[in-house]
Amino acid sequence: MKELNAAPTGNAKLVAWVKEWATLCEPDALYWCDGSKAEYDRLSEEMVACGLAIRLNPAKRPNCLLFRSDPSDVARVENRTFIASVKQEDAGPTNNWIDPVELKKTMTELYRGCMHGRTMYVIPFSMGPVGSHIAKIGVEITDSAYVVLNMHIMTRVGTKVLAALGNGEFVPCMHSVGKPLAPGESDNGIWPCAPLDKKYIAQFPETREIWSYGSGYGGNALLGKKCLALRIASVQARDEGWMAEHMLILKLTNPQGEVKYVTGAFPSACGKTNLAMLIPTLKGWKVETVGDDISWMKFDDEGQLRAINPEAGFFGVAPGTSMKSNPNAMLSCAKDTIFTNVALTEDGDVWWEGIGYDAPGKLIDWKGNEWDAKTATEKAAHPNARFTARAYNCPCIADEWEDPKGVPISAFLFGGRRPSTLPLVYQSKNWEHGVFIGATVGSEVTAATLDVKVGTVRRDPFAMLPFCGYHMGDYFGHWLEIGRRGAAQGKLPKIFCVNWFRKSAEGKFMWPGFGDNSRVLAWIFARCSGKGEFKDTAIGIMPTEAAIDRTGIENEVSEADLAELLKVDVAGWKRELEMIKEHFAKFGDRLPAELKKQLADLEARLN
Ligand code: SAT
Ligand code: MN
Repeated sequence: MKELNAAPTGNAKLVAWVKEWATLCEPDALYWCDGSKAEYDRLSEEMVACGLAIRLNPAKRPNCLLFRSDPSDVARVENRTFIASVKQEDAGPTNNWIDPVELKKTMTELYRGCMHGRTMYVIPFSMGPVGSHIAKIGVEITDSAYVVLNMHIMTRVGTKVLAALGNGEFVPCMHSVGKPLAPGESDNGIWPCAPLDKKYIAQFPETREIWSYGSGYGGNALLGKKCLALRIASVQARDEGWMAEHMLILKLTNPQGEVKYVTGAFPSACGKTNLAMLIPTLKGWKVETVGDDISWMKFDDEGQLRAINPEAGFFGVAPGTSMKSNPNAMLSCAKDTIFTNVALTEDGDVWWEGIGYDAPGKLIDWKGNEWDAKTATEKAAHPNARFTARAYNCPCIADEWEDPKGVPISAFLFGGRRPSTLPLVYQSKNWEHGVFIGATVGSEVTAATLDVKVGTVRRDPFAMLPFCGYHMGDYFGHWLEIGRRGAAQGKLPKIFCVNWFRKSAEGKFMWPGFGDNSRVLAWIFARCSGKGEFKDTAIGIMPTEAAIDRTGIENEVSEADLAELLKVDVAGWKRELEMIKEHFAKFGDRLPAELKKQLADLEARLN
């Protein structure tokens, strides 16, 4: 094994850990990443030279690369993701579990010699601003330069992280694409990965370790994101009294110049990135982004909950993103971006379904085949095609997005895609009721699968279903515990449920959404200052009709529509109660008593 540079750290544990893995994986070379621009440029060139990346036209997309993955490696693999806790019951009913000793044995054999013909990269990274007391340091070992390039954008990487680490603790993250090369063999421009039954995305919560094998895509391979910042961090947060949540972070400024920060959890396909970068239609309001996916929150000395965005970039879904749906996301990926599985235009730009204009001529699709809109039978971009863009290129990024202290949080939002029953917005009656709301969020299923029928609500508690590193019932308990701590200190964010997706009896969306969601945010803002007209109802605190500003959308949303959007649908809620009972039953005796009580209280209020 050729050592391309000397270990730039005196952290004996880290050096020994790297040596141990190098001995097992037998790479051709070992390289410690420094996080520099020169390093990013060099690896980009190497990827282009070996045919795994295409450099886009610099006149159209400066400093941008396009990668095409293997068609079998296009998304997170939830059925190959494991919480390998010592006891199975600690992983809970919502996670896959394998005994950690057994899993390590299996994976060790997969890792043996798995880096033949490749370079082992060591990536020291910080989740959160380097040196922030809320941030955490991880080190990822990988044999994928694509992962190194993405980690450069999504996290803070390199020498400055090692300086902050010193001899301290780091979360060890092991990754291989699982495709050793024979002597003289190269990838030949084909995305390396292992077959599905050899892929493992493993979290070991007790020892805070991550082992990933066989996939090079997104959250399977960029281990700082879902694996560390949610699955492992949720366990650390429980043990250390803080919160690691799958939440965006917004900065709201009202016309008087007052500022509040809110976080929000939404299941996938609810427009979370669009909400994070929303352009308000309400006059005088400003919305800025602190984060679009993950929020780490801790109480400060004054008892105020403060949040940081542990990430430094956006790993956003490209299809559907347009200058109409999300101009700020479009501008974020105008340069310095990695695109994966989008289509390529003849003039070296990118295109995807829902980009807002027709394909400009013939394309090369995400599989590398010629594609013509007139004759195409398949999509040009994969539905989970992504852009990896730098947060500092986002036009609406808040100035304080890297503040190491974090931003003070006034409210939590929860919401799913609910065509019926759930109103446009309501506020929880108290913290426990808010936890009940978070524990029951979900989206209605729109396409039937083998085990679910259309109209069923797929519950995704706190949008954490695939990301909670321990028993979901205990996680609800942790939220309740945070509430007790916050109450003792006198300060707690308010909790709201929003639903942008109500449909009329005719099946039409009743609320315009996007920038008009600022009208709902304005009421939430007011409630956080103890203002905002409201009525107390069986399901929670709701705005009066006059409290939602319809100026400019009176034609789209009539007074009657708004009344419908803000009505308590008692019959619908009674059906909802039955579904919630089924959902809660899954957590057995680990469902906190407070949540059973919330359910009973809601039932009593509806009767
Ligand atoms: O691939 S990621 O996990 O980063 C994104 C997602 O699937 O939510
Ligand atoms: Mn996410």
